Amino acid sequence: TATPEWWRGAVLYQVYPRSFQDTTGDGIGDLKGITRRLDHIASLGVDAVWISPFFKSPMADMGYDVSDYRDVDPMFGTLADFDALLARAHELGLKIIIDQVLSHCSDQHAWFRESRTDRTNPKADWYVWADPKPDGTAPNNWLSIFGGPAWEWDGTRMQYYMHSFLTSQPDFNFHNPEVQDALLDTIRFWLDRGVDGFRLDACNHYFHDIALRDNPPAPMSSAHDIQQSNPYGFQEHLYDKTQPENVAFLKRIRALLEEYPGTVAVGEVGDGEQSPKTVGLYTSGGDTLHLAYTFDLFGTEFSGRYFRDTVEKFEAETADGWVCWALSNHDVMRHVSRFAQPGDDPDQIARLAIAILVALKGTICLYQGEELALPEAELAFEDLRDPYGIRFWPAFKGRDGCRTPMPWEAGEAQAGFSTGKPWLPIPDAHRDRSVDVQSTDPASILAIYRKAVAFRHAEPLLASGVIAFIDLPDDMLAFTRSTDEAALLCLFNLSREPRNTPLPAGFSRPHSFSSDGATITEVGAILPPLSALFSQRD
Ligand code: TEU
Repeated sequence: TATPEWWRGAVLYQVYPRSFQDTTGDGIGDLKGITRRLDHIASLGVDAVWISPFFKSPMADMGYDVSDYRDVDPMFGTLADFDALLARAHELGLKIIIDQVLSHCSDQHAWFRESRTDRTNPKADWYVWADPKPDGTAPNNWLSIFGGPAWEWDGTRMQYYMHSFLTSQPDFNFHNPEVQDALLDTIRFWLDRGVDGFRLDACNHYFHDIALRDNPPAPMSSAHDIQQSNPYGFQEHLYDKTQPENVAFLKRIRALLEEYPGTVAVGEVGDGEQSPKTVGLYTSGGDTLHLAYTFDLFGTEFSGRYFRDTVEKFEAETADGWVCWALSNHDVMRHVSRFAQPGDDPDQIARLAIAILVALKGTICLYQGEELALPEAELAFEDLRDPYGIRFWPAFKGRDGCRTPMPWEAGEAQAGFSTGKPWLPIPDAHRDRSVDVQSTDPASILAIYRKAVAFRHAEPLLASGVIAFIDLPDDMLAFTRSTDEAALLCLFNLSREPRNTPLPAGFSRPHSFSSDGATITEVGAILPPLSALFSQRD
């Protein structure tokens, strides 16, 4: 991973600091805890760790509401703890990517506090302020992703300010060059500390339509939409995000990163139907983002058709770009629970899902706990901490079910996560899947994850080879990954029944990473239910 393009095809691992490892007994994970558990991450063979926000924050959105971009929240430790984490990670050969939440900050940030005092202060234009309509209502019809209008009245300034997320997360006014400069300075601050890159939160939300035009009317999300398709509900955000000016700012970020060779910008892009296009636009040309993280595999459908359609949509738009795929993160129901049907063995779903993920072209990102096949935690309303879940319960139960603490040692109190009461409870079913239990079992999901990552690294074709799909019924998936010299066949049975299928010529031996029982005979491949078969061209 010494090359500047180490990120192409790399395997990332996302750490959610609140829930990784607590070292102080306050029930909340911290930076020292991450450092203590870096060996576990390294044992997976991943290339880099993306750490969700640990900056100073009132924690209204669990750290995605930053009140000081250049300091560590005392809950998580100190800057010295971060430096120690970074040094240890580098010793282990792991890169560190940190979250930068630049689209908005906390209403407690000194910049916003100044901005809201009056209309003439030096930061008066740093946020999106607007007068009411003549009847006193909000400037336009924009909606917050977390529900309700995107505008909040401020009684001191006697104006509305815009917030794409919580009312306590005011959006920056990126049309103001001073704002751009200030945020680029925070990026430089961390580059100077030695980080290897950034995950740019909601990076297509930076700019809003400066004319503040109404969005086209769209029905408010139904409970069904919220649960089935988009955890955030569906709205047509035409003018309050993904503005053309954004590309120029992403280029400024890239130019800054070019001063620090080998560093990388991973943009988080959620743009509904437009996602493939936006990802293409933001990652092409070699002078914008290096790659973009997409949620397009966060659906509930576990079929060959779903994976194929999704990948093909991105392939069509990203010829010169680069996608980062994930199946789970801190915002969505864990994929074992999303994909499993009643009666399924969750381990079988987890095994097949990781086999598919490591075979995809692009970069891939794992989310802490998926290497243990943790199911979504079932929480009571009283346990909830996510403001978004509290607001929409029970139609949408929020994002706490995927944010519960990591189970490390089955026999320890709180599964080794904390000596105190964890901020979210650890389900009993998770304890049985602890890292120590799975570490001693060569057939565990954890062991399979280690093999899967090793397989991807041993076959460079998987990172960047051409992907070509083979037509099969919807509940199967097949593609080849190839260069001029070599080809690898990747074949998956996503159905709950055994399947046989003829194979293209030249593939006669299953690769050892194939599922148990998946074989090749003279008539083709034989696949047990929910299984994967790989084969190198003879
Ligand atoms: O999520 C970003 C996000 O919610 C949007 O990209 C959204 O999904 C999309 O625009 C829907 O159309 C990030 C964090 O991952 C999340 O935890 C935070 O709550 C959120 O930003 C706000 O900072």
